[in-house]
Amino acid sequence: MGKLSKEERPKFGQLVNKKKQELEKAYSSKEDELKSEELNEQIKKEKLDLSLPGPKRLHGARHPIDRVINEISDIMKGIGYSVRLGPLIEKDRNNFEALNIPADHPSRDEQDTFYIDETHVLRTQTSPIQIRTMENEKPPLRIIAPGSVFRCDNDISHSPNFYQIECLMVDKKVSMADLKGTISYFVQRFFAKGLKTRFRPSYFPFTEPSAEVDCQCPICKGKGCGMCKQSGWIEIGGSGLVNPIVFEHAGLDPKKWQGFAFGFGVERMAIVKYGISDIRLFNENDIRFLSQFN
Ligand code: 2NM
Repeated sequence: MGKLSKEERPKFGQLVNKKKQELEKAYSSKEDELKSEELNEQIKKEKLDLSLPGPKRLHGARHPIDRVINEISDIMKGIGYSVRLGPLIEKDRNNFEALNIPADHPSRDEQDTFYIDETHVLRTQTSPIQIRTMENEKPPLRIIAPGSVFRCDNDISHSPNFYQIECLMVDKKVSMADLKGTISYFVQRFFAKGLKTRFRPSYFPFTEPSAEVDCQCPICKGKGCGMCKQSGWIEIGGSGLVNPIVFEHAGLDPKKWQGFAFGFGVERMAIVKYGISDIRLFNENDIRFLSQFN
């Protein structure tokens, strides 16, 4: 600039300014171009394909034990029964004496019963619910008592905690014929229509007479299979006419009232109905097992 003449200086200055503006413009447009390329690149990389399937989640379902309790309850509700529940910790009087299970009975041994203190146990059956109902409600009665029970057993085929469901009917003039008709109806509703039931004489302290209940194997319809060990029959529970001694303990006049009762193991009912291979599956909390009961 110093070497230029006075006249040339402003012109040259203008020229330099123009060039400077051009260069700045070129620089910023290149900068914009690079930035937008970078952004496009990033958008391409982070693009979501909404048509891809999402992460797969296995769903659980109502537990088969709970499901079987509901199925049995619904069938019995349909013929006039209602559900009664009771505490898991019971007076030993309700769990044993009132049911005519004497103090020297084998199931009273410490090894079979969890004692809470001298007079309380974890209930070993749901029958104390029936005792409470007979004491607190007026007959006629038609009740069903489902729930958790406890026995001090723990091996390959015995869990210390399992489920039972028991039915009690109290009325005037109740006979074995009523018991057999009710169980036969129940078996056909729960397993399959036409499935036969048979009764084998047995003994329980709380019923007289007593009978074991078998039904034709629902898996093979009585032909013989692995489930029924080729016999065609499956043992599903116990039953009988309420022992007059039990009525007396519960404050009912045995001359006036009769009744029948029966009980099933819920795990056994679920195993037979759904062909479950191993009792341990019920407590493993494996979602692959549970999700099959949707
Ligand atoms: C069973 C088998 C047979 C039963 C009896 C009673 C009561 F309280 F009425 F005496 N409740 N449940 C009974 C009878 C239960 O379960 C295998």
